[in-house]
Amino acid sequence: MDKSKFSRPIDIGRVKVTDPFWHTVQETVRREVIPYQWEALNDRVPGAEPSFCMHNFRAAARLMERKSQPGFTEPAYTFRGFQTLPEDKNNPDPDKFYGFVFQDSDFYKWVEAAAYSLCNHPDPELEATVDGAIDVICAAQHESGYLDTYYILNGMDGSFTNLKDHHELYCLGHLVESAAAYYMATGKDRLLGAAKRYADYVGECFGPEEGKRKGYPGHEIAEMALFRLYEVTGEEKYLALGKFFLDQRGTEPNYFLEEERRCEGRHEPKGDTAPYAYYQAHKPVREQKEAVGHAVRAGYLYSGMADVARLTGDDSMLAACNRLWDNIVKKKLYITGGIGGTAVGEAFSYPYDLPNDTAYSESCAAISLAFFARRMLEISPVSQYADVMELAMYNTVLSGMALDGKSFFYVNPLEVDPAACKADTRLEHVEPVRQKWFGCACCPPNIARIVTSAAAYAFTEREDAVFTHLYMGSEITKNVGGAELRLTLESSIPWEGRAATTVHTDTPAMCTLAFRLPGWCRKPAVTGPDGMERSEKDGYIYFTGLWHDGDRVELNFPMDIRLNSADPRVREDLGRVAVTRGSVCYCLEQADNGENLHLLRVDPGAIDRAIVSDIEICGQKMCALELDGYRLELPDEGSPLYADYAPPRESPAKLKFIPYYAWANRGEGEMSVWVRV
Ligand code: FUB
Ligand code: ZN
Repeated sequence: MDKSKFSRPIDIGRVKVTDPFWHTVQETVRREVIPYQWEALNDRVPGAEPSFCMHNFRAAARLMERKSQPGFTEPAYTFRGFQTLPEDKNNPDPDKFYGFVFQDSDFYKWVEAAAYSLCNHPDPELEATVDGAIDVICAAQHESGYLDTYYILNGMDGSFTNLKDHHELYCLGHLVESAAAYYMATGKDRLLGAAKRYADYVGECFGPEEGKRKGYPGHEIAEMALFRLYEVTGEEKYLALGKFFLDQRGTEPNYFLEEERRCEGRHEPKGDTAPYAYYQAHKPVREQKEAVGHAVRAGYLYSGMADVARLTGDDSMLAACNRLWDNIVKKKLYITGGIGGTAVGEAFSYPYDLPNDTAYSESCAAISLAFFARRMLEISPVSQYADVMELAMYNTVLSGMALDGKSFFYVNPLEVDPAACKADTRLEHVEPVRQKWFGCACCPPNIARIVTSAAAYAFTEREDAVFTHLYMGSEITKNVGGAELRLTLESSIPWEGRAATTVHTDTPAMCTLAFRLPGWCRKPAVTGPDGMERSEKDGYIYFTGLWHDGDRVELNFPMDIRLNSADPRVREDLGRVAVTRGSVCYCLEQADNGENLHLLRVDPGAIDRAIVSDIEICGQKMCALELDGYRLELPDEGSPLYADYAPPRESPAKLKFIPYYAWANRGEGEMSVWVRV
């Protein structure tokens, strides 16, 4: 591994996103989503499913306070299952835990999003709300450092007895991520202190030393979070703990199997049975070749693996990451950048099984793929990683949220017929309209945290280099050898393919600016300042030299309308095309094309006549695509179900496509990404 090639995500405090596209989304999250989610976490959104998230922290804080009183006895562990709901949801017992076992994590994700937002938008009111909530979280922390309200309230003697399903280490991971983000944004370390105390407690309980548990998270994320904690604090013990979890995973004897045998009655299996591919615990991580199991878990695991490969120079770990990456992108990736073909276990399906209507494609899973891609980019700037990251971010991540930020998708299908969703229990996971909130609300705050930190996916840096992976209009400051550079990136992507970076500096500075050549562009044209050394590698163009004030790199990426076909092994897509332009995947909606979208067919011979037009949805301007095609004429109602074959009767039709991320913003209706050709 060539460490000199490594880059790190840019500190978002040094980036001001000016991009018309991303700025709009970030403002929606800042103005609408963050305040709304705080209300949701406090069960104050009328008509939305209650969260009980802050309720649980308050209950745990009260319990911790009572501990100091004479006669206090810790509750003995009572198994309460994976989700606990009050008998009367309007009247929950203030001292009981409710919701999913991982409910705490929703608060941490919200803090993380708030922290990234504060980096660029100081907001004393929001900061005071976060600080007040952090006080509650710290008061809820057990004296040992342990911090998971499910066990604090239901009995600590049960803690760490069901690692497989009960998410205590997952909550640690999200706590650490939020604490690191809040510390970075505000310099305040109270939450970081709580995170370190919990991580330290976990380090006392788990590890290779005799007497310590040999387990690992049932839902990964603690691994990458511990690596972040190591990088924030410089304390090696966190690197060692995260690495222990990775090294231990899937080894024999299988920890989860042993755990199940030890703890009868306390388990409510959520995934499959041994050998636990659902949890990616079926074999040691370095031996894994196929992306399997729960897709979010997998994406978080692979992200942690990529982190440790970078941090420790572990070639065998990197080789495993590369194999898993290849397996995903060649066999298990939706054209919308989503992953997870099956609702059974919210999981990857078998190779090439990418159904459109029963798709799972969870918003969190697309986010986990972006995490993995960004980490692979940090190790080697290869444009393929950024192409996939871009696909996930511009399509499935954004489709998870309504344009007004007021409702969300958990599942992101590529084909929807609302009538079928209501009538067919095989589609019971698919919602044709976004929901205000979910009992299991993992996705909405996850979307908020990736959107608010989007710049850290667009740009990575080394001491003397800045990489532009996504063309997100921004102003970046960068100190190179004492010179303060200001880089302004203007971009019309994703609607037009033009971008330009201009350097502003008082002192000429020696450095490299690298730009991704997007995989979707067939004929990129890039010009840079005279006299600059120019090279091209792995889909990036590099300009190295002495940069002066006003130096400019211009990038022109002609954007064709593309008709994409899938590998014929993807049975569902045979004879169909998906329409893309640049990074955006487009879809048909009933609002523009009437009902029975399956009767429509694109004429590929007419692609030269396709039109890019403007459309406004929910007050947001975007591009639509108009293609020539045909509509199959239906026989009269009551005709025989089967008849002798005859050539289909079709009439010409104009097919109007809108960006996939913007579907379901104009009421309920059919939608389809893949269309007959
Ligand atoms: O288990 C925690 C989160 O809830 C997962 O990441 C999601 O897939 C949902 O199951
Ligand atoms: Zn989710």
